[in-house]
Amino acid sequence: MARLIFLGPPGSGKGTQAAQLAQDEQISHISTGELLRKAVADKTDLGVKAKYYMDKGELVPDQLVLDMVRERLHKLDVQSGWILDGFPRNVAQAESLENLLKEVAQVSDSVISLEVPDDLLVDRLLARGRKDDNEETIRRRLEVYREQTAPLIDFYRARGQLKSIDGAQPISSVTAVLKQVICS
Ligand code: B4P
Repeated sequence: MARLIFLGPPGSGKGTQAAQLAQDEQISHISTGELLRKAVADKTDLGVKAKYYMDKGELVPDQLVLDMVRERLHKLDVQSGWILDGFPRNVAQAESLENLLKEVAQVSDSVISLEVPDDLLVDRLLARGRKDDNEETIRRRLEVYREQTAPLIDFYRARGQLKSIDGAQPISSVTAVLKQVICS
């Protein structure tokens, strides 16, 4: 059973790799981005609030995201393992996650950091063309990543949990390396 956290800038392949690995390993894929996009599409209270931040490339406020993750981690299907994709995204969220995992009596095994140069990230996101994949929003999302999310690399390295992977290779090559790394 695996319990993994995927870290990486927008476009690094977190969602892509997490979906593949979760399917292959039959564990739950918990993507905060996807959960938020569903809330936006369903026009729930959370979705209406989240949309404002997502459209600008900003992080959705911590408490909203944390409540959503707490609800998800209390569901039964996560008992066989999970990948947290896109959460935590700042140090406050990482600290909250530590408390939440105590609450559900679970621990994370590893934190996978996907590393990709900026110019490749921008090309990939522009090619995908999601609503928040326009040049101005992408630039802001990358800034937010550097300012708020990248410090988590040191946070998890200091805890001995960090495993870095070169995410600039073709999708199937990254998946193959990822599988070797989580088994090692
Ligand atoms: P996310 O949904 O997490 O979006 P993302 O960071 O852009 O990455 P994603 O995982 O979707 O894409 P991937 O790199 O796999 O977040 C969206 C927004 O939600 C955030 O901006 C924020 O507002 C909000 N949010 C989410 N979580 C939050 C949190 N915890 N706290 C606060 N706010 C939060 O793929 C990108 C593209 O690259 C794809 O088209 C893919 O096919 C391609 N690609 C991937 N790997 C490739 C490879 N190896 N080679 C070539 N192309 C590749």
